[in-house]
Amino acid sequence: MTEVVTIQKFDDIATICIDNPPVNAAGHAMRKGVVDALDMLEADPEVKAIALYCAGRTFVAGADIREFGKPSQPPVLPDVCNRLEASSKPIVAIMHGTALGGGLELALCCHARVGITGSKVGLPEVNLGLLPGSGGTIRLPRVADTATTIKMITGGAPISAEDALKHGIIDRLEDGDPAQVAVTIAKELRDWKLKARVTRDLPVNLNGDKMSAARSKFEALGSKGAVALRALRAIEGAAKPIDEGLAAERALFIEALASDEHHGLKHAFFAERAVANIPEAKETPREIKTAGVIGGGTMGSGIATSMLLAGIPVTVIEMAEDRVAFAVKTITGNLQGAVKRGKLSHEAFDATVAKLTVTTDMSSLCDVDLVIEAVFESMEVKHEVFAKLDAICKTGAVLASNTSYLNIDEIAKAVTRPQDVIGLHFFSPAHVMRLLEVVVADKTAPDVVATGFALAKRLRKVAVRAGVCDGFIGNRILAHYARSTGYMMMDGADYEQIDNALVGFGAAMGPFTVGDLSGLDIGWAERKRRAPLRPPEERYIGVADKICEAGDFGRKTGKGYYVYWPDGSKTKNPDVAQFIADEQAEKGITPRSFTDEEIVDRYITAMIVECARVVEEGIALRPIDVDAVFLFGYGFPRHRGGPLCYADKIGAQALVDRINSYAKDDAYYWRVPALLQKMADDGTTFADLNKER
Ligand code: 3H9
Repeated sequence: MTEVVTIQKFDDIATICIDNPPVNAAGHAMRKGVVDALDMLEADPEVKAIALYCAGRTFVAGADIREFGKPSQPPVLPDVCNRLEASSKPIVAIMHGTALGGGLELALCCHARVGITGSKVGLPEVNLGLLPGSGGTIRLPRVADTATTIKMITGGAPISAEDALKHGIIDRLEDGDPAQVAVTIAKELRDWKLKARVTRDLPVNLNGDKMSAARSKFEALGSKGAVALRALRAIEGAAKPIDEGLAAERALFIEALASDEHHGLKHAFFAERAVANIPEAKETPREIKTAGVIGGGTMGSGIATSMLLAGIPVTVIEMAEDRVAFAVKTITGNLQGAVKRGKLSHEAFDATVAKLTVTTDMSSLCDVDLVIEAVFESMEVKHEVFAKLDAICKTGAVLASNTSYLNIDEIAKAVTRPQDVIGLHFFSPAHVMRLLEVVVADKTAPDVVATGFALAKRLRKVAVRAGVCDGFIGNRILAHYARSTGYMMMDGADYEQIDNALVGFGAAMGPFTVGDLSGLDIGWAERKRRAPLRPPEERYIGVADKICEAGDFGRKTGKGYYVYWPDGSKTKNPDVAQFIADEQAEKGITPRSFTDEEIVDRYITAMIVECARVVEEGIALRPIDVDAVFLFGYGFPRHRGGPLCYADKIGAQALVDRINSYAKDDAYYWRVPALLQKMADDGTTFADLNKER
């Protein structure tokens, strides 16, 4: 046995306990420990029945993802599963927390399964670009119906123990401590009060209609359906003799392990968690029992909704009574939407609304623990608000700004307590988007940073630590690469082609569609603000300004780059072609055509360039933090892992070569960042930097 697996005997029954924190992943020590434990218990003539359970917060969370890509050390998980199933003594799995992936596969090889109330079971491998590789696709359809099998394996979402019971995946629900339940249930297994079954011996009856409907659905999705389709092919193997089916599943699993999708999705999985590793991680966060939000516009209302959904009472400050009514309407509408999406129960709705106060009286913020300001983006206005907060708020209250790009050090000058000031940059819609940039100013106290991260956790958001600069991590990078789309459009690429090419790359929407959706007036105001700062060498494209000058701000006015029709369709705005033609004529540009590939390459390279600068300057702690920003705030395709994970795939030298070749058109825009040049010179990667920092 190993230090992570222990056995205990209680007369003629025994328990095997896995204790491999934090999530009991099936790493090598655990796998070996389980096999050793089984060998010992099988050899013990006294033992009649065995219960397998876990210590800590959860049952086995699956294979140890960190071991993927490294040489596998036997016994491999499929062999451990087969070994359990072949045990001459009946074994029951006691599952608490979450039994996921290889964890559920282990349980499916036990001869009975018990779920502790509140637990969940699932096969989430597709979320990592994989498929269950220890018999899950072959054994699940032997206990559950085809629809449930397809849904769990190709969808990846876990189901509750109650549902698992309904679908035959578990045999029993129990309350209590897993260690104690293990002893009682092992006795029941010994006495045949709980029936033991060998999953591989159960008949399988795949429903052909459901399988072919799923196949057609995933085939129609093209490359976006590839991971699910591979998982479905493995399920088809369940109809074969079991060892053939298991071998076919294994082959598909190994194929998936080598796929780009797995590489990107695994990186995204770790990115979500790695960002919590900050210098202030050990600080004790300040307690946030109540919060205030200044400004009840779309952003402020979204932030308030997010807090309310996390159970935090919120006071929203608005300027006038009609604005108060608007904020109340927006926030209750958001909460109703949350009910519809299953994020808030019908029963909890009224109690949640009751936690909302909207008022014009700013002094009502005197007792709140945190205030987030979400007012107009002007330093003057921010100074006014923060000076008032300084006079009103209690000592120790965190004073946050939701500014998208303004200097937090500068904002903090308006108060006598700059240590309490921080940037908490939410992304719209704030109650839906998962990213929260925690912007740390020079004087921000470490426990205030920790408070930002603790708040994000409560709001179920992914917090990323950012330094102060214009636009922080995300908007700064966006401001840079967004220009590449304007340049390509002016040089002859059709903007609808640009949108489509980037959707083909995996973006949820193309950049021009996004601009229309978020409102072209926002970028317009931003360009006007930056105009005095714009270097003369910087190429400027005036098309978006012309659209705005015509009074068209995108979707909200029904017209932007596209015209939005009442039936929900959209077509290109014919005015835009004229604006482009006029500007080309004025600047003497002869339009040329672009391939989709060139569009994607230029766009992504521009993005990577600014990402590298943000890392180089220490605005982001590590490359993986930049990846997290783009995965959780900007819809970067998850299966590509984020811009800097993708950059490693291209390689630093290839990127430098690309930039140098693009520089022939525009030597000011296309400059090689020092960090990237260094990486090209010494052959290192962003992944290496992630390990170093
Ligand atoms: C699989 O099973 C393949 C098989 O079919 C076939 C094999 C042959 N491995 O999320 P948390 C780490 S594929 C290694 O914050 P929570 C995580 O990185 C696997 N490490 O906790 C973090 O580390 P750190 C299928 C793992 O309570 C720490 O544990 N299974 C693994 O919020 C805490 O994680 C899955 O995809 C792992 N499997 O949520 C399940 N899982 O502290 C993936 C977690 O250093 N896991 N870590 O940053 C989860 O969904 C959640 O972790 C879970 C707990 C719900 C279990």
